[in-house]
Amino acid sequence: MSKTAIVFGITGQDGSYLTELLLEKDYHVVGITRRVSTGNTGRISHLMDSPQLTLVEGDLTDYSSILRTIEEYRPEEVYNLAAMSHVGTSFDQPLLSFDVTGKGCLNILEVIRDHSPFTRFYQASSSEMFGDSIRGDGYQGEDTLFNPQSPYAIAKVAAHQASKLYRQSYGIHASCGILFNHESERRGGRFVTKKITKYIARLNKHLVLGRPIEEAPILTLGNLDAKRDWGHAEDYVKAMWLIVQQDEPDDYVVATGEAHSVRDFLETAFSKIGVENYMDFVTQDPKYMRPSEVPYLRGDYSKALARLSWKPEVSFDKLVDRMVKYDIMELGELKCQDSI
Ligand code: NAP
Ligand code: F7E
Repeated sequence: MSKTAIVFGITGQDGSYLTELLLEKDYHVVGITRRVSTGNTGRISHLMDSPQLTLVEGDLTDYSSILRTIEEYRPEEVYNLAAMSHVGTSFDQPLLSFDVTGKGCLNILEVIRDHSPFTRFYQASSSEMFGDSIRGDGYQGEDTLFNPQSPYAIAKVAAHQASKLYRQSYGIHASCGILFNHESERRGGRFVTKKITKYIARLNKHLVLGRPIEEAPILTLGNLDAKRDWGHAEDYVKAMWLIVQQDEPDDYVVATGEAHSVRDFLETAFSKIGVENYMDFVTQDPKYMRPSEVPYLRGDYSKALARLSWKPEVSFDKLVDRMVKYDIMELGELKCQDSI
């Protein structure tokens, strides 16, 4: 008999890839969507006809809709991927961020504890929880101290610690994937990687159409020196599933083990359309700087490798290549440069 999994955050980047994976594995997937006045199901539109997919309206801040859905579907597995996931925005909306990203996780845990204790739970924890904390060898691992630097990260630490507490205190099969940055063709447009690759597509169009270089669009960013450990979301949802399949619940770092700066990302993305002097097209604006920054993230995924046999497949260069190529195609009508 096929298993049932509830996915909170199904309309997001990770939710869409995870749902593809679960459907391939013959799960019945129940996806929680928010009622919004404009569509939010674009990332899963290609899956909507699947008889194995059910969408239910609900919200992570609404305990009653979580309770009703879990009671009705009695899922073997619940994946909590829902969050107000933009770090910059969390400085402007700290209370909402905490209600959704922090307390929302507790809402699910409470329902599982009281009404569905056999259900396995996955929490989408984040490398942002480490903040500026780095191990002596230059990596962050499962035992690196958390030192959150944003309201988002504080909420994620609360959710992470709550998941751990419910595992230890009530025997719930609750696990956390401490995922480092992961991107994709489906990444939201306000994260720095997608902002860059969408811009590259516009610039490429400008250049291919032979328009004057002085009239080329400009890309406005914040801090270019921050380093991130960037992987591909398709790889990372495989780790989520593997984590939940383990006999014992536990927490795992999921990362590539490589750190690249925003400048590195820019250089690589511009190179895909044959532009070397990328700083001619980039400007910085303090409005994109954060009151507190996380300078350096690089994950040690050796536990995931040893216990889950998981490792990343998509390299940094391939990730950038795929995102640039996708955005150029999305913009339409153009032939790509040979290199992409
Ligand atoms: P995303 O694309 O921003 O997706 C977030 C999802 O949460 C969307 O489906 C969104 O729904 C939903 N959501 C937001 N508020 C909600 C609420 N109040 N009730 C129910 N659903 C709500 O994020 P992602 O990149 O896929 O990330 C998935 C999870 O992993 C998030 O928890 C994120 O914080 C965490 N994470 C991400 C990364 C990364 O690099 N991508 C790294 C570590 C951890 P709408 O579509 O309606 O907005
Ligand atoms: O910023 C810098 C910015 O917003 C990356 C989320 O998925 O990963 C993500 O959080 C870096 C930061 O991702 C701009 O200051 C410069 O140093 O793409 P981002 P993030 O903050 O690392 C973690 C692991 C999560 O859990 C989150 O949910 O890029 N940066 N200029 C900029 N960032 C943005 N967004 N926009 C800029 O113009």
